[in-house]
Amino acid sequence: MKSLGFAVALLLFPVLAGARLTPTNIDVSQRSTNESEEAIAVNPTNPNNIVIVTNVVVPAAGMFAAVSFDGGFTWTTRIIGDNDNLGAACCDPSLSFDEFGNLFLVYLFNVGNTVPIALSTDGGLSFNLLANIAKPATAKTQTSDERRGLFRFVDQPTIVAGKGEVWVVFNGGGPIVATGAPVSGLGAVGSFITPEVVGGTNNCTYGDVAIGPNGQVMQVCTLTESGQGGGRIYVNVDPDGLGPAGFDQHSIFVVDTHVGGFDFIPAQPDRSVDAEPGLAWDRTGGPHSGRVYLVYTFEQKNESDNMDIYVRYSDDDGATWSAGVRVNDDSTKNSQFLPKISLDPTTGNLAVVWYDCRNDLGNGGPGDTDGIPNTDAQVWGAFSTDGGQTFTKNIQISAGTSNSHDAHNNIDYGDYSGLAFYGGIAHPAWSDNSNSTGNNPDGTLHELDIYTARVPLPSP
Ligand SMILES: [Ca+2]
Ligand SMILES: [Ca+2]
Ligand SMILES: [Ca+2]
Ligand SMILES: [Ca+2]
Repeated sequence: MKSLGFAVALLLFPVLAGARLTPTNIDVSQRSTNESEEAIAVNPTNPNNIVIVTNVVVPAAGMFAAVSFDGGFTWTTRIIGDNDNLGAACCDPSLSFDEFGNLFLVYLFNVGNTVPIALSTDGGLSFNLLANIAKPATAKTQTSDERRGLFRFVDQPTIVAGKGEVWVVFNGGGPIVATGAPVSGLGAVGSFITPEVVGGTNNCTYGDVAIGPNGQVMQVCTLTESGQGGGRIYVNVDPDGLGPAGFDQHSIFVVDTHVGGFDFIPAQPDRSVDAEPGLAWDRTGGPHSGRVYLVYTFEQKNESDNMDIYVRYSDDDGATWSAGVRVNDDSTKNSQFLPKISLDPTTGNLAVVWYDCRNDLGNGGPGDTDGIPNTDAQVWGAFSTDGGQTFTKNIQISAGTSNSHDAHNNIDYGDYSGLAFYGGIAHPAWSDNSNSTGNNPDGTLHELDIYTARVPLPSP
């Protein structure tokens, strides 16, 4: 009996170990139809206050919003931008809390050539419009509702706040447009500066923006030469933030990703993916203070669908960059895509999450829903505690396996995932139709809900 018990223990151990490593998943949205494209932020003045905003399909105007005051265990949900005080919202939310507890939200209207910026001073319970940023007069104009369209005439807005500044970047119908405003306290936001066209960024998009320790600002975007052929990542820096110097008009080339603006992979057969570059700048005063990190997707051989997640860093405000460090540690040739990076402002440690097809071998196993390899994704993540030089063993975060095409969302999981890392706990937000928690009212229709989990930095 002893030897039998030992054999049973051997059989069970990997299952139990795996179960222990996957954090408890929470279905935040629990609503009919598809939710995708997640923004998530943690309030540094109350880290139990976490806010998520995402795209919805129904109603015809609006976004899904969820607020937690218990660290992400329970959520209060509602629809915003459904012709309320935020107008008729289309999509593409981006969120950022600053050190005063201001929560900034940027998104797109269903119709329009402006990018709205909203502010919440009550932890995401309510928002008010703060500004409407106009695109440059020279850019194209949108005149009709093209809500589900892939190209818009202001597009891909991102907001980031901190260090007494708030900055927004978006594609203004050609070039990247940037603007910022000073912030001096809760609800104390100054006027946004005249929107600036960032030189050398025509047709560069899918960007991000970050604020450095001296108030300098960096934008990143990907210039996609063709749909699937390739994409070149560039950065530009404004050395004095809101000061008189503008963005350096010379873009700095970082890497060719082989990932186009609409690069189709089996796991995103309807929307495709872009390289989804993201920035995080260390302002902690810790050992790597001043280092700025860049996450992106890299396709090993162009059109191989073998996409991997890489991080590079720069210690000289983007002038030069380290070699890329591969974050995903699988040995498959399957796709990893839509990465997000977040820096814990209490430590300077990094978290990265992404969608990951490593377990879809097309063999009907736990990572496969359809018998076809590389079509099904889980969400995985990793941490770095040494300034981006190495990453931890990867952690499976989603308990279930999703198939985006089955959701009939037109845009699969969308263009991006969400992540906020604070106080040693990473809070990812992703689209999931596994119904692994049993809370999806459209589980049998395979529609997407918004999931999150609390993912602690593993103890060394
Ligand atoms: Ca490609
Ligand atoms: Ca891969
Ligand atoms: Ca499959
Ligand atoms: Ca849903």
